[in-house]
Amino acid sequence: SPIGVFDSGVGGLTVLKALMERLPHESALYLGDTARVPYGTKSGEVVTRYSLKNAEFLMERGIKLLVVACNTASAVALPALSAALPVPVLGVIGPGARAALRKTRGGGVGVIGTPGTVRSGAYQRELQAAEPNVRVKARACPLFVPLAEEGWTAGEVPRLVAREYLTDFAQDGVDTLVLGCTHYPLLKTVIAEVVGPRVALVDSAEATAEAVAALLGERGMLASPGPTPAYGYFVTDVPERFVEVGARFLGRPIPTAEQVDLS
Ligand code: DGN
Repeated sequence: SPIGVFDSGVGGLTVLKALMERLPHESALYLGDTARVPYGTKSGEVVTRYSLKNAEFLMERGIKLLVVACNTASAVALPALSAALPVPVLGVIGPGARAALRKTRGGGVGVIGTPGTVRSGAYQRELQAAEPNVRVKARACPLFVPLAEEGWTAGEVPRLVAREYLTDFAQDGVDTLVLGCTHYPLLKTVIAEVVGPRVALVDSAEATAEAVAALLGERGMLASPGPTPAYGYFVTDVPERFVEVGARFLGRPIPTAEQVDLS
């Protein structure tokens, strides 16, 4: 049976991409809640309600594990999802935080994400629970989301925005920076340029794919190599924009996406 992945929209396709690369034999169903995007600016209560709906939809299609690709949903809805679902549930925040702790040399970790993710304090909590001495500097970088979706990922405009958000990170002793939003891997080059070579970047998508592989392995739930994996895409608004923008996030074409009604 497939892995289920949901996100508020196209962004989670960076997580699906990492999963496809790390686990090439696994099939997956992806749900982008494009009718209700963005989650990043909404309250925890509303994001949790949407997340439970998304999970229910994927459960009905027989998923063996749920990956919450959206950082905002992972930050606020993971306990509710884990309690409600009979399959393992994995978010992006735990894996991202643990990867940052493995990378940091001086114990200064930066976190960037949506206002919802930063306000929830989820990365901060996760980091400090595992390593009480870690210093965390977090900042919301909401303008990165439309830049990534518009394909404005190189040149003067994203560079100026990144400078505005990030120049003081290196000055404040941050040596490791977590890309705590689905969209930020597309801006990796610009972000790396602005923070400089002494700051290591952590891609939550890659860290999550690694955690999924470990969990499936431990529980003997890995798909056996053989038939080509199948991927299915679902959206809650019309599929055109998802298919077009999503191809850039996924790094391969999305043949079709089916519109579904979760209300
Ligand atoms: N998917 C969201 C996240 O990772 O936090 C970003 C998009 C959004 O809902 N604003």
